[in-house]
Amino acid sequence: MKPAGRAALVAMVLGCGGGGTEPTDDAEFDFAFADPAGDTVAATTNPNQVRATDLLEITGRLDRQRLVLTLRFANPVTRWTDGGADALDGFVLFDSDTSSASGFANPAHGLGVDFYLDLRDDGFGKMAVVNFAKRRFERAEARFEDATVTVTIPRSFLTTDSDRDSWFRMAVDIAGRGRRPDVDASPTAGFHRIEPTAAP
Ligand SMILES: [Ca+2]
Ligand SMILES: [Ca+2]
Repeated sequence: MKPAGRAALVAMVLGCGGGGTEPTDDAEFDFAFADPAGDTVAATTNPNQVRATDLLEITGRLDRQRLVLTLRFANPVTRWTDGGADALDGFVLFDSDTSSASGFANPAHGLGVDFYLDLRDDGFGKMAVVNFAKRRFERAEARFEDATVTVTIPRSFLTTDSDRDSWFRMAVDIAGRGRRPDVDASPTAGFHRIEPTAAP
């Protein structure tokens, strides 16, 4: 569970009439989650049944300004807008308030998804971060480099009106072009925890 002090801190900020979307703490930390190699499943409905690139690792860093997320694959990845059959497609799901009761339910990962990153690039170095509750999106910078994709998401894109702390639940679903079926999920079941490593 989260520290009890968190609710008080959020209440204090809201009580000040903030109304903005800045995070409420200065936590800075790195995180890393490995994914098994060779665990992609057959992409039977994709063109030519091309398997999606195999996700190997999710690493990142959270600080007050941004969440930097790097997905590392077994092979070089190509952009969705490049049009290849093996182009990167899929989603990164964020449960910002760590509550399955808010956002849209994702039973496979046990998440109530408040925001998601669409891994389809826009052809101009950006990917959309969608705010499910408010039905709107912002564009985050996405850099493709050999077998990695690094996305820089401002923290303000991932905060809700009631939750602006450094605790997130996250899951990644990689698909081949065409999105279905998902062919590599991390974790395979459940979710990753992005949270401060040091005790408060
Ligand atoms: Ca994998
Ligand atoms: Ca939620």
